[in-house]
Amino acid sequence: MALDAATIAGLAEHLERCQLEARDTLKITDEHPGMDWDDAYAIQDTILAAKLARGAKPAGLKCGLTSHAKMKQMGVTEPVFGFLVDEFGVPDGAEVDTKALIHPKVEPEIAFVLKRELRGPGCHIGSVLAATEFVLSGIEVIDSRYRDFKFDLKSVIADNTSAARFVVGGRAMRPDDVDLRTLGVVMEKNGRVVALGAGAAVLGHPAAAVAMLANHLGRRGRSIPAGTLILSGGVTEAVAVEPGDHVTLRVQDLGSVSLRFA
Ligand code: 0L1
Ligand code: MG
Repeated sequence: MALDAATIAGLAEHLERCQLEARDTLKITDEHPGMDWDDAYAIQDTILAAKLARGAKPAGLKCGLTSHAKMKQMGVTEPVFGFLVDEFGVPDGAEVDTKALIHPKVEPEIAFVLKRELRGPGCHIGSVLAATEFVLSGIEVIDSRYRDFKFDLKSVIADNTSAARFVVGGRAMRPDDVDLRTLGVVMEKNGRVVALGAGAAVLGHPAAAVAMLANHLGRRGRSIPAGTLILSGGVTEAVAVEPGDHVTLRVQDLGSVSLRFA
């Protein structure tokens, strides 16, 4: 770790305040260029601990930047991992208040729900599929706290990988009843198709993203508990939304989910 405990606590408080007040900031590595990967995840963990201490409930985990489209869009080369809490969850078809967000974008995602604990290192696509109860359609609303979505990987990890809102739904399917690589994904905004893809856009197979998450946590002595919901990452690049927009995601075999932005 390159940062001391007080600096980590201060940066966590700053980033969470930006999230809660829908206020942007410059990327934190501008002021802390020596910040390392452990510092970045420690800041994220401190934000989670603060939310849980105030009564938030864990709602799952997320993988981010897992498709080449997303990596290219953001100019980075590696996935990142974050957390979901109940305050981010939105019912299918519900309205998202954009006043509570800075510059939201939507991403089409394939979500996993585990029936068994996954513990890395050594997890692979096979272990993930064997541990998965079902998969679902999901839309993630990301909202980087960094001005104009300009960040580096360490800053975005500290900012809980831009997590803001999510919805999952559609038709839950057992992983062996669908081919997650060839699953077609169509996202519409206001009735017009704005993003198209297939599951394989996520690291060749969306379960590979979940395996990376399990291995990442395993290196930190943690596992993914049974019952955890995991967003495996945007299949396509993210699409900006504004008040009045209506977004529907249709995933082959998994049905659709939608959100309205007010
Ligand atoms: O879920 C995601 O892919 C977002 C990762 C963070 C980068 C971004 O804000 O696009
Ligand atoms: Mg995402």
